[in-house]
Amino acid sequence: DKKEKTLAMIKPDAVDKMGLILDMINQKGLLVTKAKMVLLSRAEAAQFYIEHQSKPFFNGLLDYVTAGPVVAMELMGSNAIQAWRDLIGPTNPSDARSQNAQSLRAKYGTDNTRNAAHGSDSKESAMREAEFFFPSTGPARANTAQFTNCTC
Ligand code: YYY
Ligand code: MG
Repeated sequence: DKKEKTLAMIKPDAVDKMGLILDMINQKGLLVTKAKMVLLSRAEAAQFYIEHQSKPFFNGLLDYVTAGPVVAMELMGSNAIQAWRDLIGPTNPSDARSQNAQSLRAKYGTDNTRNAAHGSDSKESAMREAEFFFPSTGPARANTAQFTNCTC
């Protein structure tokens, strides 16, 4: 039951549900420790999703996540990685809807690609993905406001 961090990304067609999504995050007991809205370039999206570069859906995925701004958040809480994965639900929104109609993908997802949200799947990916959006060093750091009211 240890405190953990994860990286959440709200994908373009769910950004207008951000208020409702924050309610779900609060309800789950997760804390939003960093947040930013950003329009990813195709190269940035490809870097973020590098593990999927050889998959048949890669180009369609890049089309989707670069179609408008995304909201990236670092979430902290007890078992945050699994807690956020549970909250978003299965990759395919149809599966999500038959499993638990309350998950984020069940409510706001459309199909296997347009599935509303991303969540890190391990500690290693959480660290890499948090560093991608919220670099701890380098020029991007200068533009990043730091949340200080927590021990993270
Ligand atoms: O971790 P998760 O997002 O639930 O699924 P992944 O299997 O890691 O795939 C990442 C991402 O790729 C998924 O959220 C949508 C997209 N995708 C797709 O477009 N088509 C598929 N058949 C599978 C995944
Ligand atoms: Mg994944």
